[in-house]
Amino acid sequence: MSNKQPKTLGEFIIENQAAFPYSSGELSRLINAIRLAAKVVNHEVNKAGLVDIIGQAGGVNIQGEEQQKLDVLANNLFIQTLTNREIVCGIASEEEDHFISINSKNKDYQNNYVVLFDPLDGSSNIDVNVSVGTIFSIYRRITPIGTPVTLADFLQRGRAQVAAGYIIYGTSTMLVYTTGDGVNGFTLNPAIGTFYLSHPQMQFPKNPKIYSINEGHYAYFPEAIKKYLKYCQDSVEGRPYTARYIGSLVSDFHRNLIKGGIFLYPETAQAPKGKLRLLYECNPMALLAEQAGGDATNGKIAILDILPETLHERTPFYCGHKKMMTELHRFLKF
Ligand code: AHM
Ligand code: MG
Repeated sequence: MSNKQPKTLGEFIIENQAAFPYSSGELSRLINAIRLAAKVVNHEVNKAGLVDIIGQAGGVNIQGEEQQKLDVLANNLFIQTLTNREIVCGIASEEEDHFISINSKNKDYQNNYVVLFDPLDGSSNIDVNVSVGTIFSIYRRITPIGTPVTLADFLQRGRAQVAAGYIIYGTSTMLVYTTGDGVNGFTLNPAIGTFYLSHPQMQFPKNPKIYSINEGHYAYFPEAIKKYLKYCQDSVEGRPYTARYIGSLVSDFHRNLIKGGIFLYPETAQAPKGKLRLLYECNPMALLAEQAGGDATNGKIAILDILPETLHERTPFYCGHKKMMTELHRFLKF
């Protein structure tokens, strides 16, 4: 066994700063702030079973869904950390109706980046001790420096993301992110509060076999998806594939990335645009998937090529291993 100390996230950020095209240290400071907020949220998620903070907070977000207390907590923690450190000019969150413009003291809107995040995705799973996650997406603003951000800064194509990632609060806590130069995964050592590079340059493996979809909605799926599911279950040419569905996007994506699989959340008769949010969930996962050698589409075009129209818009979402995505696209006549 090697005695070599694994690289910490802090060291990795410093080492890779120079490689980033607009390197001014601002993006590095921003990822550092996310790292800090992630550790605090991790602490809160871990103790959820111990103290009486689980359950509904009573509020209802813009999608008409009830918020869990930890959603609110995680949302506030990320907003506070990013605001206090004065490193972004704007924030949009799945839990906030409107974007937040940030004018740091004495800085006159000089910051370059906006951050969009889903502070605690899959939070209906908290009560049953199933992994949840935070998803984040970072863009350079497109409006002039020195002015307040506008909606246009947030409604950029996913292709324009300069960084994206997630934190999975699982059996161990990991931060997985990309700045457009591959995907790297870091595992938290909770004893000392340090993330270590545990999964360098993550790529989908060969021979994928997992499909992840909520088959409870089968009756409402488009015909092409029904046929594709039948195909996954056929016993020919290396099939049937294996079904795995957690109902927590971060966990489902993470497993498929490591083991090889595809995630599907189609439109249904009741939800013609699907369930997942383009800006907070699909774009960041799509960038990670492409960077790891996979693919992500809405069944018609690449997720990263969709021009968003509203902050909270939803989209059908298909994402994962390229081989399985190609098979799926044959059914969707992509
Ligand atoms: P949330 O943002 O309200 O937590 O909802 C998103 C979650 C995803 O993590 C997951 O992929 C999906 O909802 C599961 O939905 P369903 O219960 O319809 O299968
Ligand atoms: Mg979510």
